[in-house]
Amino acid sequence: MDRDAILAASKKHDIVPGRVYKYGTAGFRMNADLLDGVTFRVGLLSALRSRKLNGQTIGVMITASHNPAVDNGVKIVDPMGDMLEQEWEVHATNLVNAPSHEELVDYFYKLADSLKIDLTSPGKVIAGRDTRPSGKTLVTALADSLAATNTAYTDFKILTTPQLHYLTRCINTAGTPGSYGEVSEVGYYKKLVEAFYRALHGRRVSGKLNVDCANGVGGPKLTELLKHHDSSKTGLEVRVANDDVLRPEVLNLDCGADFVKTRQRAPASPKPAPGERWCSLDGDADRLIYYWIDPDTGFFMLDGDRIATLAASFIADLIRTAGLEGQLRIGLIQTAYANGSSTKYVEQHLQIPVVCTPTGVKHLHHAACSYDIGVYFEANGHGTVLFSQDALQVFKTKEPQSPAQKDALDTLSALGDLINQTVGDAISDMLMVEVILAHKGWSLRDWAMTYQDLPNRLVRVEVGNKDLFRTTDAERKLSHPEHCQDEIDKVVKKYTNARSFARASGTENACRVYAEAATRSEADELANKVAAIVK
Ligand code: NG1
Ligand code: ZN
Repeated sequence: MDRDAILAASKKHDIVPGRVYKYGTAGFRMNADLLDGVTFRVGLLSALRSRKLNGQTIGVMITASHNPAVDNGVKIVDPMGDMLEQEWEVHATNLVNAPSHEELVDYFYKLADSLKIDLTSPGKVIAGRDTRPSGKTLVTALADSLAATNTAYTDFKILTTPQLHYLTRCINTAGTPGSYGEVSEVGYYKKLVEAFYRALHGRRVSGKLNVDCANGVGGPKLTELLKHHDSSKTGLEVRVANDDVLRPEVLNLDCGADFVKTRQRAPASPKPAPGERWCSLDGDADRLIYYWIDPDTGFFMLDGDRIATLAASFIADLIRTAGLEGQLRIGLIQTAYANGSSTKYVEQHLQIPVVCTPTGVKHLHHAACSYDIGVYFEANGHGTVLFSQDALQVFKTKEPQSPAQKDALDTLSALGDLINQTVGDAISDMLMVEVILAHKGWSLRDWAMTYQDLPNRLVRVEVGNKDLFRTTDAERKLSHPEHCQDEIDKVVKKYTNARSFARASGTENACRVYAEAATRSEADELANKVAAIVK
């Protein structure tokens, strides 16, 4: 590796001075104009990361998910398709904040030295990006840093975030017993569609599914997947809506999973007709929200909590039928934003343990790994179901004692292939939901009847310095500022079935207050009172 080459390349990709950059839950994310130097430096870190991990391939995804079209972001994917290890987030932050090109290169070598990285060994990085036009230039910055560090590099061009995670894992497991799949986009579609057929096990999906793709990368990719799907075999008919990726300004505009979840209403266009089945993906296709317009009661949403409870109840039933109860441990992971009714339903009705972690899927993913079957979803629709190697092995090798057991084992095994094991994947999760509804013979209304959400309110509070707000107990309590939590407790006590908490956002310069209570007006009132305490 040549110091001068790295320095010369860096000089083509300035960092915008006077800002502090932080590798957060979504990597670096901001206005795309600020990201050229940041992306170059993330390239340097991925070059180090690959060499630290014996030349395994590292993924770099360029996306700003549900953010407006003018934003972009860059994040690193570890070899098995999970998010960058937390300790390295600090290295990423330090590298990106180096005040000059010289200091950057100094820090790069210092880091390599302290982490005992052999810079003469080979490194490999792959990249993907969403449909944002700025992604194209940012990929150039990434390519430049990989060339300057002699790192092998493949650009997979436009992908959904979960596809890049899939490819990263496929490359690193190719030719091993844990091989995750064919290293190509087509391999991804074939794996999902084949697993979808197997998981349905002869059942048929009823009713057309309308998919709002947020005018993002999910649109063309879903269309691609459908080319590999024979609807005469499954009954699934999909209408792909909001798939205009040629006009960048419409990305995530009044549509998509984030819009539907936060505004609690259907996309402005196309307007869902009463009774139609709908779901929405977000801008990089890792979040999923279902909904329909009830002819009598109006809009009804099935969010991440609902998807989690649906998956947990179905899989727990299959485990029982397969005669594996007691042998495999199943758990459900949520954050404090999960509706209290969903937690109660899972613990009391499904009798499945619930764990609460801080916000951000990396925390949920990590907690889910300690179960044989770990179901995790954020309320916003981002999540997946993880199966341990033991569980996958048992599904394949257990000798069924009855046709019902065989059906359950085959279905479980197929779910292991259908559900993306690396990260939450809206397209994979959507096929999972369709499988479950087909098995249960349920409409969206049947699904919605399982429990009733507590009315809730989420408010964003502008504060002077959000860093003063520190939490404990998986973000459900404030430890600082002192006495703040006492005041919140006092207010909450005045309401029945109520819960409220405040925390600093990890992605915006503000605090968030969440409140739920027995009635709509009480939830609103409580949220406002807690917001006043925090302000
Ligand atoms: P912050 O801004 O830390 O609340 C938001 C979402 C998270 C997660 C992250 C990362 C809420 C309340 N928070 O985090 O669930 O998706 O963005 O993208 O939805
Ligand atoms: Zn996303």
